[in-house]
Amino acid sequence: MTSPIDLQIHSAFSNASRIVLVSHIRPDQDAIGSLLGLGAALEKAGKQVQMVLSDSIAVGMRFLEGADKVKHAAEEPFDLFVSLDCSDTKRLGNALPAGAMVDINIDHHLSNLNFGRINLVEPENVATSAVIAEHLTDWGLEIDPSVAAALLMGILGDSLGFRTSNTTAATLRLAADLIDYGINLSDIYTRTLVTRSFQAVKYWGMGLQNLSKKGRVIYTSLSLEDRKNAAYPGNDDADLINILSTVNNADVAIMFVEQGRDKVKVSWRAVPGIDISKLAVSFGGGGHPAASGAEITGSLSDVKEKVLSATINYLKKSDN
Ligand SMILES: [Mn+2]
Repeated sequence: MTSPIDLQIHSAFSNASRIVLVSHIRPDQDAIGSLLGLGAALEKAGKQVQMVLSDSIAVGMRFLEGADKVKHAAEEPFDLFVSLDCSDTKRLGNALPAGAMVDINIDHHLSNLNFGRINLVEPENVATSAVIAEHLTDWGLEIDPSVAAALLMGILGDSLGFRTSNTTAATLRLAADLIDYGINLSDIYTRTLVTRSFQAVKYWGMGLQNLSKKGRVIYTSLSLEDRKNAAYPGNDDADLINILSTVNNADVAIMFVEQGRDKVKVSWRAVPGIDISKLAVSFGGGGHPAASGAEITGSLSDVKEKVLSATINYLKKSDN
């Protein structure tokens, strides 16, 4: 049965002809998959669509149809502004024009602030791409091979290849339905989760060299100098955090990535049973119980010290 929110989204899409879709800074597979997937479906319905990301799409994800159309800023005029996979408007970076309101907010972060006029937030869902895949037909839109490929990439990305604890039988059935559009699972899986650049692996090496452990917390950092020495083009951690989270006998992994003068991106991963998102929120960030992040002002060494002690205290408190 179509829910009241689906009806609202259906009529918002029907009444709009120029639609802006945006997703978050340092876009991951789910950000890009939901943007390109919903974008392709709306274009197929005859809408004029602007797909906007503050940062560039990583080279490995540019094989998807529509990736070359993504812009860095929305242009006026538009009738509808849609945010995808963002827990708050800060995560949109420069993609939200000054003074613009978010009409529709589609997401799966528990920490979502419901900042849209219409909010479709499903915290239990594995990916925003999965939320879109499940609701798309209720919005009067159609799935075709390019929509299916993009959404499948998003689901693969956020579920780390169907292995996060929120991956369910329904996730796999949904993915199977998308594969039925003629999508090559092995190809998307390899491009999305397996293949890496030489620079990314070299950059990992710099982070791994400084890997440290304090109690049940493991952590490391990547400085601007590491990035330069590895010639790594991104401003992220090249997914090194997901390698840290494979280390046994640790409850929490933390990754610190220097972003420029006095700004550090912090990512946390926690084992099931520990909700790290509240800690990220206390630092002005957000995310999921098992995977969260924040951007914190301060030098790399100051932020490291502050976050490390806060994390250790947080774990002590949640033990009680
Ligand atoms: Mn997501």
